[in-house]
Amino acid sequence: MSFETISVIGLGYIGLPTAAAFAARQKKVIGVDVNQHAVDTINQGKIHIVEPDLDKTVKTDVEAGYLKAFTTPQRADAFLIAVPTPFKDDHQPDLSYVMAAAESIAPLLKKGDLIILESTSPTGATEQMAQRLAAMRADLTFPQQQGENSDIDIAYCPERVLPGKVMVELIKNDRVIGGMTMKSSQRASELYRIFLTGECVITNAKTAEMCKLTENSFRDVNIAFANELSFICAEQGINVWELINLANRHPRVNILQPGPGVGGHCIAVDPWFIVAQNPKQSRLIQTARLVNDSKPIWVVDQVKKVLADCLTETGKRANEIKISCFGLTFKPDIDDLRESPAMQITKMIADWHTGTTYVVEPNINELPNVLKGLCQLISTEVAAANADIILLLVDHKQFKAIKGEQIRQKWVVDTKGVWR
Ligand code: SAJ
Repeated sequence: MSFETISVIGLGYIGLPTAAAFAARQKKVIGVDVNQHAVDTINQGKIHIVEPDLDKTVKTDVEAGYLKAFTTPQRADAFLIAVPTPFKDDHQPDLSYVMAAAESIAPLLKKGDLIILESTSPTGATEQMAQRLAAMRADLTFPQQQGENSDIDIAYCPERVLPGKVMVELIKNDRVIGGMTMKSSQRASELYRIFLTGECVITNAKTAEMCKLTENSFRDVNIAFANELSFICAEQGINVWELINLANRHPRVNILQPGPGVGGHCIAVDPWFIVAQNPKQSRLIQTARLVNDSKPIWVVDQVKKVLADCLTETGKRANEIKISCFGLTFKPDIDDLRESPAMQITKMIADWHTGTTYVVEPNINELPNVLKGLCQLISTEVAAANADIILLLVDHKQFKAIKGEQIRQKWVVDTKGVWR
């Protein structure tokens, strides 16, 4: 059966671009989100998140009548669940949004429907969701009960798009399709082929769940290695950026870059899902998380050392010293401040420093509430001219355009090696 109507539950950073991609292929798409503001914004042909090129696609889709948003689920032939899966205080995955989404569509299901879970999930989550659905709909059969002959097909297909490049990667990246049965995998592949130019690679649900966690954990471990090298090199008086460049000339070495820490809502979260389920076996993954999470405090210590030198050399008092923090976002050239180590560091400095703390962030117009009253948001030029100490936290293109020689300050902490 082909998919006349596709429903996407959760219209955030993944759900909305996915809904828009189906609608752009002239499929009738029903977007569902509990956030009334998001639903109203989308129905006006606008977007409530920042992602290059998404606004144009959503506008065209809504104007053409292919995309419509609702706060409650509607009937469809395929349901994609793309809601958040955060962790709780003890780093245990929180599946409550996934389960609530499943419960909300359960009454609407009919024979032949396909359900795909896209949210990053611990292994077994798809099976758990299927059990919940089966408990609510005894009149239908599910893959765990009837295998290939089930009324409902269910698959886990993780998203793997990079924020900032979502509209390109959504179409081009290969897709891992973990069906609970082969029929579920084949039908899920058929669904994604509506817009996908990359390949659909079929596996089972548990392997697909683990694959997503593995990809982000691999990146976290590699960044932790780079961050650990930055600690070692600081002790040894070696330039870590030069060192990594040199090592990466080896044909089988590819070290990522150190930075102020690991931010965003994926790489700093997903490895904990593996740790939660396999605490004894995941020593490296756990340590990598701790190494990356320790980086912001190390950066603040570096600033404290530099400030001490500055005071000794200039004879000034600490409250006369101006510190400029360059960058607040969690990575370059975006406006996303979620789980940003740069924000964490800036807040720690502003709380402790008795002098002025400036912030330069070309991608925002207003300071976030946590920094209001603590810092001043100023331009790159004013910060570069007036600061005593410069702290580079994000390698935005505007900062990379400044040549190292143009920095007149003697006291610079450069967490991204931009002005090395
Ligand atoms: N970072 C470094 N050094 C590096 C690379 C990144 O410190 O060499 C830092 C960044 O500054 C940032 C954090 O890591 O704070 C994460 O940034 P990122 O660009 O590595 O990743 P995200 O979180 O934007 O997106 C990741 C991607 N995963 C992988 O590349 C394996 C993306 O493909 C996933 O879809 C996304 O997580 C997700 O949603 O899971």
